[in-house]
Amino acid sequence: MGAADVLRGNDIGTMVTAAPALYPHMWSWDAAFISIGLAHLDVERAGQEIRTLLAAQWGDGMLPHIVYGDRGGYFPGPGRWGTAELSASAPDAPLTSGICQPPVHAIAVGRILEVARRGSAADRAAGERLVRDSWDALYRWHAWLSQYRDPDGTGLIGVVHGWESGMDNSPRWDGPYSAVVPGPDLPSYVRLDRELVRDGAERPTDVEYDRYLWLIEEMRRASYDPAKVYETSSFLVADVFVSAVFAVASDVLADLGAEFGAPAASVADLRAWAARSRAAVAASCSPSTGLARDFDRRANAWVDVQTLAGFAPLISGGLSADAERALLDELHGPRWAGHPDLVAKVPPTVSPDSEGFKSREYWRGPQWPVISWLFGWAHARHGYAAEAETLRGETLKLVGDGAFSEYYEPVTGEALGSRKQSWTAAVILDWLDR
Ligand code: 2M8
Repeated sequence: MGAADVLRGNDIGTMVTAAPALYPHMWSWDAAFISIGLAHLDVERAGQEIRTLLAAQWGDGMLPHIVYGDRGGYFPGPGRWGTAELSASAPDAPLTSGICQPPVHAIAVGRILEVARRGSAADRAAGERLVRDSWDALYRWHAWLSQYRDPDGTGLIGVVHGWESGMDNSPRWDGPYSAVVPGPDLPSYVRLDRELVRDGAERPTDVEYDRYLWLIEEMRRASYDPAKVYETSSFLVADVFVSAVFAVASDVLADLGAEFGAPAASVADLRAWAARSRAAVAASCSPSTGLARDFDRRANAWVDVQTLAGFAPLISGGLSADAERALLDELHGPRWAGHPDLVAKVPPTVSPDSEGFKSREYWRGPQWPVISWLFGWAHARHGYAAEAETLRGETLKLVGDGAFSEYYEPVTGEALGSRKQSWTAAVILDWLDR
């Protein structure tokens, strides 16, 4: 009931905001997870969430990372991005940001369909209508990622901003960000997030924010032309986690397409993209640690920083049986989710044994229920039911305080960041109703 109240309370009509105060708009990958939670309350409303996001799709196929509602309250807002003025592809309405986020959307539509098919005839019809209505747009979104973020066909999808990874200030990005040097002409700005999260240790630093804003300046100067952005951005990293999500979401979308009569050539594209990305994620694994690695395309070097993203092959599959087992054991073992200092056996974003571990700082250590859900979903898909069940039970323990926080301090279990975070409530609803 608490989780349902969070979603209903954050619902402003056509969108459930990512959080009531800190994120009062729609975020792309949040919306996908939120729609999964909504499916347990009202399948039609879940479909509407996906439709609202897809209505903001750019002409070239990109799904933007923020769709702005009509309230302000977030920086950077639409004025700072200037996408409608600068880009021929961006919609005039609704206003959006100019970057994207991990492509979890097909996973959400697949999950909504599963939930809908267990419901009434009307639910089932609503779920099937959603697949029919959204398939082409989702195909175009995947085609955009393949064309513009992997133009050389490597299988690894590039991100041009840490925000595109969803794991904004992960230590994975420290190396690539060190090469982002804000110019003296970076327009001034005032952060709003620090008004809302008073403890500075829980949010990115001002130095990080200058770099985030500088990358937006660079994109504005390229008029958000995706080929130009790929060429000119001072941040360009092939992201293993995004690539793994892309692979498995392409599989899901291909399966839905095959069932619902999508064009065979498009289904074949998706299967080919999935296979290529799955293989590339598997091939990125470090010979010494077994963890998958990002590749910094500007520095032309592997990023050898160990974070939760290194377990990306458990999302996309494609490892040998032995390597997969070893990676699974590592994730649930004493360096990660099974670390003896943790209150719940939920993977932290950085291992407490790593030098870069910061127990309160955003993507540098805390546990994120939504990420645990994604690993749990992937475990179940790949036949690791016991491990999926552990993630479910342990995360439920963590969120038992009812705060539905954005993230949690792993050693004390303290709720951090925003409260009433929609995607946290949404994944809990999905986990409670199986
Ligand atoms: C966080 O990102 C936004 C920028 O997009 C922010 O820090 O202001 C991230 O956790 C991101 O993954 C998430 O989608 C967003 C909204 O929950 O917040």
